[in-house]
Amino acid sequence: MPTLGGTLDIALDPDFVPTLGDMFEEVVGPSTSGAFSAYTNMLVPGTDLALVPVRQAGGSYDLVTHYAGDANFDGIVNILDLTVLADHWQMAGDWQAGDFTGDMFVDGADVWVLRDRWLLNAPDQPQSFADALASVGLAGIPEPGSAAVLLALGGALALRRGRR
Ligand SMILES: [Ca+2]
Repeated sequence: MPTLGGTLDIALDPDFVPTLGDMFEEVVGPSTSGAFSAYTNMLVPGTDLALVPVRQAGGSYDLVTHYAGDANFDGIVNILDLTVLADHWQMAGDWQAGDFTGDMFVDGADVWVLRDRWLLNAPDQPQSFADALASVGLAGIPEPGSAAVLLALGGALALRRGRR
């Protein structure tokens, strides 16, 4: 029985745009053991959709199209999803734990995926994202990119110093 491991790299034909509910069965066949430790390219560029790997009992994987940030698969992105994420904050986890980027870890990158779709299909729940973050104890996490920018600046400075 083949043992799975490593990263499942999802490659979508650029001419094909999936729609909500699209399901691709057995992208990895049955009769395998183990599991992937990460996924890449789950988020479909230019859309609010994601291809979410779902492991079936026989060891196969399906890809199911859901909204990015919809941790509980109810078709809306709201406080329930943010609560799931907060409950697994800085912990290992899969989509249903709030990992929307595929690195199997729930952190700030996942928060910003969710924020970009905040209240998708939930117009009757007009809660600001900042208020929602505060309500789940995640107020004040840094905006996306700020840490990476600092690291890049530090790297550039170090490089310049090294060349002298
Ligand atoms: Ca949801």
